[in-house]
Amino acid sequence: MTADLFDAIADVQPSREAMADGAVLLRGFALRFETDLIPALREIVAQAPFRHMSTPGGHQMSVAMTNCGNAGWVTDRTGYRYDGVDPESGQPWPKMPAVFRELAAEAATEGGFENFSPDACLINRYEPGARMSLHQDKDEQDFAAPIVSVSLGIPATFLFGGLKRSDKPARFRLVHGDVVVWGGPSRLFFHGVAPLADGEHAAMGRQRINLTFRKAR
Ligand code: MD3
Ligand code: FE
Repeated sequence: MTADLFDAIADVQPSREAMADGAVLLRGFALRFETDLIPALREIVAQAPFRHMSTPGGHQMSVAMTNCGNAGWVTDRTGYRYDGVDPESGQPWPKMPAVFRELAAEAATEGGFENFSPDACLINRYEPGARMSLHQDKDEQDFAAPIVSVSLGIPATFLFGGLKRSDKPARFRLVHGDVVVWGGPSRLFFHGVAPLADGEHAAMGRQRINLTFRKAR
């Protein structure tokens, strides 16, 4: 094979990169799911629209959220929890589409976690300026299961620290189609998203959407 042809193939193959112990970045992994993924996402949002939830401290989040699956992550003045019902509609969250489950399970396998079967998918929408401050994800029952995240739309700067809030975070740029599998030691690392810079994505418009697949129960 010529070097040129090899380079051409390398450019279109999803790559993998270690971000930390147990955290694997799969660049472009979601791209081959895109044609089914985006319409499925639109259907979910039609049934359970994005909303700005309140924190227990009484602030509104700049990120708008919705969920699909048997459990959805919610926050309000009473605290954080997983709930089977959308508090806005009183109805169960939309079913997790097959393309979501397949993408999450295949990515988890690629990251070294076989048989990942998420029961929750939190869907975050960032418009320019929206951010997520450093936090840990600790509301799930089983920290042995990884979290799989899928980035769509405008690029974001992801902040990835350590087990202590004071650990200086590393910065990673996540773009449309990137998938990260967070397991093992990195599962409880502090992380966040820097304020989203303005931009426009051909398929997604002026926003970033992040899907996070979790085993909540
Ligand atoms: C690292 N979302 O929803 S996804 C969140 O881009 C959240 O919307 C961010 O943090 C976003 O909780 C980051 C990546 C992510 C998700 C869960 C993690 C990274 C993680 C759990 C442990 C370590
Ligand atoms: Fe998180």
